[in-house]
Amino acid sequence: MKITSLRSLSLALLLAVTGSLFAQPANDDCSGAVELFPSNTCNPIDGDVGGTTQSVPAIWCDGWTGVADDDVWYKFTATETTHAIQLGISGDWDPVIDIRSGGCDGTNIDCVNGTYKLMTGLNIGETYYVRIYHWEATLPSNTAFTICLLDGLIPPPNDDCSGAIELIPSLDCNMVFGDVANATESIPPITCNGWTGVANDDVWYRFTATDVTHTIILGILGTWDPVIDIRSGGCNGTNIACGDTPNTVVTGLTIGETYYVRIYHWFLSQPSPTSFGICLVGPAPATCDADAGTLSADSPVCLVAGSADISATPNGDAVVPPGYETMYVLTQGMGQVIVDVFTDPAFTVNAADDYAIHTLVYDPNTLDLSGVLPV
Ligand SMILES: [Ca+2]
Ligand SMILES: [Ca+2]
Ligand SMILES: [Ca+2]
Ligand SMILES: [Ca+2]
Repeated sequence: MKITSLRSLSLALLLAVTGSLFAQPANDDCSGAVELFPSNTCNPIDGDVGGTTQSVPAIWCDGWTGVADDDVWYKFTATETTHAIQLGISGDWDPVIDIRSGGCDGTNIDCVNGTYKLMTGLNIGETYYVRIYHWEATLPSNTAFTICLLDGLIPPPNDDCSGAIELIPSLDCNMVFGDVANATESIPPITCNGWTGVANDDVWYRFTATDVTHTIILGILGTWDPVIDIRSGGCNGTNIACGDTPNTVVTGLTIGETYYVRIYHWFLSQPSPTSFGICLVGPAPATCDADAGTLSADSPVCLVAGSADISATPNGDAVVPPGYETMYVLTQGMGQVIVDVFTDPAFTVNAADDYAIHTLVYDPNTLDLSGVLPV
């Protein structure tokens, strides 16, 4: 009996030493679960399965049961009905994400054998537990990983017409990246070529016509079955044309008018992938917007016999459309009081002060200086 108790003692000592050598993480057991807080973008925190032991048996997940000999624990309180867990791993890490409810250890309610788990149907205010382990019986070669908790479904910025992204026409297809992930229906679907799909994932674009005809081209992959809904009359507006192929020619447009383009996947299910490209083919808009450009001050000057000549040199980046004219305006003091105008950026002043020379590019037919008051 004495020998038996001595053996137990030496085994316990060995375990204690072994535990300290592997620096067992505090979250090896559910009682030490590290709390995760949700954010819009992934704020990764460091984790490690090195030196851990199994807390509860492995779960059946995605058709397989791995080996939970290295499980570690996290927990979070749902602030939305949907959150996502995202892991950062390297090398041969083969993670299982085991989502549990009902307190420590609890009951498995969801899982994935992968690095990203979208969780839906959560109860706001309820605490959930997340167990992570490497599927294999061996440790991953790099036992470290990162984990973050993401906010719920974040819709794309152009989910609503008010967030429509502008398409700039060009003769080449200048693809803009788009995505319908987490988009929701803005307005009911249209009937296009005799079919009515499901607009549960519509996103919005707009463009100003530079021709009476434009072509909208989508770059799609996989299961994408796009509907292109062209609308006029402002946001949401009225359907004027449509296409159910990735390449749609729109005719009868008015140059200078703004049109809206709604894109959605014809089916109820999400397309895979949810991303796509879109471009608008047509003449590029004329670059005739007036631009005053910039000036560089010439050398500092001193008053000599009560006067000084100050000047600046245009940097050559002004845009003066046909019919427009340029003049230079001299202002004095912090209040920028206009004291002179001239056709060149050169003035004679007769008092020491801070002066600024401004460029004015203007259309002589529309220039209205009535807002400028004498002082
Ligand atoms: Ca464990
Ligand atoms: Ca394992
Ligand atoms: Ca939408
Ligand atoms: Ca759809």
